[in-house]
Amino acid sequence: MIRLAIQKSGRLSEDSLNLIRECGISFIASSYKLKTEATNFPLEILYLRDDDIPGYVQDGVADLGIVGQNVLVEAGYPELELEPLGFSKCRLSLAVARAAHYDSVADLQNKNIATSYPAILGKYLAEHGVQANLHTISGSVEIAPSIGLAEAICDIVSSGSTLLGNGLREVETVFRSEAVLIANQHLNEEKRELLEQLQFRMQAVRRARR
Ligand code: PRT
Ligand code: ZN
Repeated sequence: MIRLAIQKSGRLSEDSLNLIRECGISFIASSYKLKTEATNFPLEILYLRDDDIPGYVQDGVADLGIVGQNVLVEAGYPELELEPLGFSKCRLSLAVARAAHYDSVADLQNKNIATSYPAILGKYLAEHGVQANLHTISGSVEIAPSIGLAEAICDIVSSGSTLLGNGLREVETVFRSEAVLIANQHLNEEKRELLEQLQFRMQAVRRARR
């Protein structure tokens, strides 16, 4: 039996469940249960908050996981990634007030930046030789400039309409992300065999979708 952690409810959930189903694996999903066993493959599915998935896979509580690269890299476990899955594509971007002066990332020197991704952003700024004050907040990052908390933000963007609606302008792409399959690095022989079968099916599903 191999254990796969997926997001319980959110932007990754539906596509994660669909991918497992398209791999020919049957199970009864229920919104109030925390785990399910597949009926025709030795797989147990755990439903977790996405932020908890990298740590649980690193610790071996789950063998496999499906999570956004943004969350995986921010958690500090990029080495767990096996392969991209082609959904939940988005980018982590810097944005400033629409009317603010901005030529380059150097303009953020000594500025206050609100983000939920201090590790990824900190690395990006360091690579660009910029020192800024990062304010880590866990949600509603987009309102930070309008309430005077920060001059800039760094948050996930897909269509861009949330930025627009909050009077913000996207100025830099810091990181590109999509959902990825991750695995614990110390799986036993039996689990490695099951993982191989799963990956084989996932790759076939992706080829068929193209
Ligand atoms: O409860 P839990 O902790 O599990 O979920 P969550 O609320 O932390 O995550 P969730 O479900 O919002 O997102 C899960 C993953 O989906 C993220 O980690 C990304 O990898 C991916 N993803 C893809 C996105 C988006 N697109 C996205 N648009 N995550 C968040 N957003 C947010 C963005 O922050 C903005 O506030 O959606 C808003 C709207 O985006 P626009 O640009 O389309 O307006
Ligand atoms: Zn989350």
